[in-house]
Amino acid sequence: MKIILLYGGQSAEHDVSILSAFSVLSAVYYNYYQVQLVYITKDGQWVKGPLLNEKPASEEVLHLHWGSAGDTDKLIQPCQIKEEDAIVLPILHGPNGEDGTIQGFLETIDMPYIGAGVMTSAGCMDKIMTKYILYAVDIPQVPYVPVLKSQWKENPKKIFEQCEGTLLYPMFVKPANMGSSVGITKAHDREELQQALVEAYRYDSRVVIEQSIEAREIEVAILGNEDVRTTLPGEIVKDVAFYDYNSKYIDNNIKMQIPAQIPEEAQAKAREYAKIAYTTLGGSGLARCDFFLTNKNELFLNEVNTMPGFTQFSMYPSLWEKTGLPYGDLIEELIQLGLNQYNQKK
Ligand code: ADP
Ligand code: MG
Ligand code: MG
Ligand code: K
Repeated sequence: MKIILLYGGQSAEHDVSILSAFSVLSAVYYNYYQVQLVYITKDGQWVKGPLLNEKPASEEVLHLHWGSAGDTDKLIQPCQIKEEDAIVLPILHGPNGEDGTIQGFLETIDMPYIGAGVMTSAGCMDKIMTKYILYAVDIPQVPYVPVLKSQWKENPKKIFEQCEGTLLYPMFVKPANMGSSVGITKAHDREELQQALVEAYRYDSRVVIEQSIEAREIEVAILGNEDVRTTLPGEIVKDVAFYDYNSKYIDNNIKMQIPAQIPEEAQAKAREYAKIAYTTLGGSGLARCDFFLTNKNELFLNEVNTMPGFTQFSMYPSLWEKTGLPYGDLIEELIQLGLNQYNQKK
């Protein structure tokens, strides 16, 4: 059987996808699978890479077609990835990858794939939509104000007043459809709020402004289709005020504590909320559910990520590793879940 590894992509998280893809390549069971590389350039072209029968010696193999200056004879139409006895692993983060668009395309060409389906991907990518859905099942979330670009353009003063009437500074300003902290700013006053909005609207016309809270960051890994399994929570231990893109991927000043050293009650609550959120959002395959835990042990669900960072050092696979499911076995499980999901729809 073949795994079609789709990586790169048009989103701001292109480079993160390449890191995840390399980890996957290193851990596939090559006695069962061949891996067909398909790279999506930053400008959205699809490039057919080599077919691998064994673990590559270095990350180089993924960078062969880096940028649009790659070999044009290797460019393909997206539907040309279709083949029998293969499953697609879209290891793409952010818009155009994790948001249901690729998933819808794969459904249309009738290819099995790993991970969340169209509705779940879209609902988890859009932070405003996620909040609405989880509100319906009473999952605690921090106070927020959604602001569409059109509303902001029409009457900025009204937006300031609405935010200041509902929230206290500092506030977190986020593009609704993004990840890896791209476009997110912490605003301490009105002037910063204004700049933060301008920044967020660079990425999306839908923006959410949230109450900033002092809290620890707790994450639960989820695996399954109908039968949902969760791990004990892990903690992102920050020595930075804000877990931004640089600290996530560049400075490496983030430590993970697995399991999180938090009260048992908070562990159980986080797992329970994670499971409810996953089920409500219609999850399949995998997701990572992220929480804030205050020093009063209040728990708020922050977001659900349907294609979480997937390098060997990322939280999601590490949580499973600590639960007794090593990286290679995790990929194997995800493949089986993807195939089950596909066969069930037949
Ligand atoms: P992304 O999808 O980009 O990861 P998040 O909503 O998780 O977006 O925000 C990124 C980071 O910003 C979080 O991991 C956290 O460090 C910080 N953050 C986000 N929202 C808040 C908030 N309301 N209060 C405090 N910190 C926050
Ligand atoms: Mg996210
Ligand atoms: Mg996050
Ligand atoms: K998300």
